[in-house]
Amino acid sequence: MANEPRKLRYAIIGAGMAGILAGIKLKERGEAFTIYEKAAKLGGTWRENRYPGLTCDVPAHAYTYSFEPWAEWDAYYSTGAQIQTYFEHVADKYEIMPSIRFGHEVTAAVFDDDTAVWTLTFGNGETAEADVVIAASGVLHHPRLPDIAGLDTFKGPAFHTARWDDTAPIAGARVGLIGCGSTGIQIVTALAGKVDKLVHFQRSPQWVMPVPQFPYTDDERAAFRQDPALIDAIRYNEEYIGAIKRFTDGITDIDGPQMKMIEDACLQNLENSIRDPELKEKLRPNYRAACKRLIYSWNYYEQVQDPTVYVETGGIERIEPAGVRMKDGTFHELDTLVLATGFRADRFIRPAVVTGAGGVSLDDFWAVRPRAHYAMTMPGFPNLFMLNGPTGPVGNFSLIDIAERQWEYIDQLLDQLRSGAARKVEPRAEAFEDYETRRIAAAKTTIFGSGCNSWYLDGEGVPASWPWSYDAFAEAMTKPVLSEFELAA
Ligand code: NA7
Repeated sequence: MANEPRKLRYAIIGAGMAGILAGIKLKERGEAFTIYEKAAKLGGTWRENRYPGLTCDVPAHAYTYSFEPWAEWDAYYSTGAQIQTYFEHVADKYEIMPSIRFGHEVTAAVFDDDTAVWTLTFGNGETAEADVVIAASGVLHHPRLPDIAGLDTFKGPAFHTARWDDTAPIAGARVGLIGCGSTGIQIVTALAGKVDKLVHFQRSPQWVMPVPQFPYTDDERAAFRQDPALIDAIRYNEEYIGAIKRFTDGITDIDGPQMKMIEDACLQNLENSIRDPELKEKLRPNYRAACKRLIYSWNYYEQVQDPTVYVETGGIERIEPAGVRMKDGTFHELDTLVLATGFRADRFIRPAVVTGAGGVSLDDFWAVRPRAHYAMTMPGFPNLFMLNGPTGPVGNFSLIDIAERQWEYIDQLLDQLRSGAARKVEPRAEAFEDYETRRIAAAKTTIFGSGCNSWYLDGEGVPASWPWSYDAFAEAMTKPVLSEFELAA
């Protein structure tokens, strides 16, 4: 009944960074929650990706929860393996582990309009009820395999980077690598010099921003432990924060001075680093900087010049049992084929079948594109909240920071349910459509919409992102505008 404070039951989907965050925040409030995780381990992205060279392109001390800085990072940019260790440490420290049900993949979620209860069904046949569902199911977790003829005929190991095959021949072997996103580039940095030959199949060259990388010493880690202000000085370093703001200003003002600075820095990096003029031209990007995710790397240009690396820019004709045949007839004989071809970025909580009020289906609601009010809530899907849902800020900054800010916003909507002011909360359809219309119009003018192909684009070619500045996002997250919501008794 409305007006009576209620104790809610929360179901969190996914035990990655965002799901652990939601668990910690709910636990702090003494709330009853369960985290359902499809796998046998927490960590999300950092559990699934184990490829050589995996690092996060956000500095380590900025890629932690704001309330849980960590002194133990090995280097300024950390490895994926160490980030996984961080999340395991946090889940232990905040005693989240007992609340995680591993091996529980949500296959369906159905909302009952009369009772305002969500029923979740899991792959193992079990079901569970919840008053509130927090979808923290991640963004890039459905590997996209390339549509290349003959892929299944390759006789050696061929696998996607998020399904790394530890048994595949790599050291001293002939390795083919398809894809030049952040993943492919990082793999080049790790395999150069360790293989007999690495053929990097490059469809589009990359813009590469030079960044510093350095290890932290034992003394530095000891100092971080003693004085967390030293960590804050890195995390909130003016230069770093300023760079994020300049980056988002550049995204939205594509002919402005910030984007020019980014382009100039990357081009100078190319000029100064690549010695062979032919290779330099192969690596020269032919679209706007930051249109695809900008590569931050301290060693790609060095490693790609290793004699074991060959950058193949011709078109792939087909894959044959012994290797890759190019359109000009050239054949690359290979032992192992690595597919760094990215992810289906339009899936989110799917393939779970989600049914909202009155039988509305999420697939129908997302028929044109995945969309949500300020990337978190959807009309017709009461009491369902997404962390890092569709059209949120993407770019080279921390998704942890984004999730924390989104949580502040969501938590205030949850207060409406907890207090009994409402039994159901969802955005008003008109408020959402107005927001989405403005978002799409602005998104088309961002750098992501400047003419390249990337996972930032939705099926209609519109950037699926927050199209305004980082400051505007931070401001919007401080408080939901309650008049934009249906608060039903
Ligand atoms: P991305 O950034 O989606 O990159 C995928 C790469 O694969 C990209 O270079 C594509 O070329 C290439 N690709 C895809 N299909 C093909 C085919 N058929 N032939 C040749 N090349 C192909 O994925 P990542 O895993 O690198 O990174 C994803 C995000 O994870 C990253 O942005 C960070 O946020 C972390 P294209 O550019 O389309 O020409």
